[in-house]
Amino acid sequence: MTADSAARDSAAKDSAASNDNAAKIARSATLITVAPTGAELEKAAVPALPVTLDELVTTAKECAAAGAAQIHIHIRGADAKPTLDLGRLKDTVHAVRAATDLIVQLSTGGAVTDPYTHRLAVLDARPDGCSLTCGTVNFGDDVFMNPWGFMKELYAKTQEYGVVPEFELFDFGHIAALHRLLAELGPPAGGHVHCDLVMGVPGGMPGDAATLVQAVSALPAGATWSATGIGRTTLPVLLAALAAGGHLRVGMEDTVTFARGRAVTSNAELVERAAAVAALAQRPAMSPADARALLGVPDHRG
Ligand code: KMH
Ligand code: ZN
Repeated sequence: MTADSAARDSAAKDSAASNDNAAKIARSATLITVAPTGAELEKAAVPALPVTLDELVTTAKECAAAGAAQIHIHIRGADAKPTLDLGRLKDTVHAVRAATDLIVQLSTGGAVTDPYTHRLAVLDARPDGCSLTCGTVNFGDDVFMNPWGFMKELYAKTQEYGVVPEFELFDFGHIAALHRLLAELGPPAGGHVHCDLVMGVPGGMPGDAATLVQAVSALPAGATWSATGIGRTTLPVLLAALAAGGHLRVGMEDTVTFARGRAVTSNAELVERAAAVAALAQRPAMSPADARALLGVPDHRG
């Protein structure tokens, strides 16, 4: 055996060992991502929504204590409206990293009105991870635009910057586009494919157990996945995801109703509920350190 082939052999064994380790972590624990704010709700209508940096950091700390390992962030401006202002994004990444050990994932979806250039520039805030939606979808009365050329450019930038993408899948066509992206551009930063099924959006796939099982069966081999159900599909999707061995995303971006007739009072209570059900399912909430190992996210905290 030459030195080169011995080195390749050893790298392949390391990679196989780390895949085995990731698979073991994924089987024995549940990655909980909290999506606390989103871009659609108005603070005036939902006072518990975290919109300032202070509110976001407080929420992040509470959710980390309740069992979240990752936070999916949309930020707001001084007027509480959605923004992709780069300075604010950088401050946010810095502040959440300083206050918690959560994986900091920035949204590149933004609001339906955000231009592609601003959505690409989100990566310049150098987060740990980012969302990457794999296709256009009707989004209530709006359209959430993710044409192929934009997806490709965004994905190439995640690879260049070493930002770990989470592939957001709102519909079955998005799964086909994900296969195409991986085939054309290769594996993501971190080397592991992790997806998030976003279910129950009016215009996307429905949020029910049968659809979830079908979607999971179409994912790339070896991929891990989370699921979130919008609005009243939150609980059916949460229960189906745990039953099918998946991970969870919860938060006020996706639902502001805790139970019939009872509004969500904080993101932390959604994380607490998810962690309690995950513990019942014998796959308790995953630590941020294990989530980093699973997703291939380096720890950038100083
Ligand atoms: N606000 C939606 C238009 C993402 O964060 O990447 C897009 C969204 C997806 O929330
Ligand atoms: Zn989002």
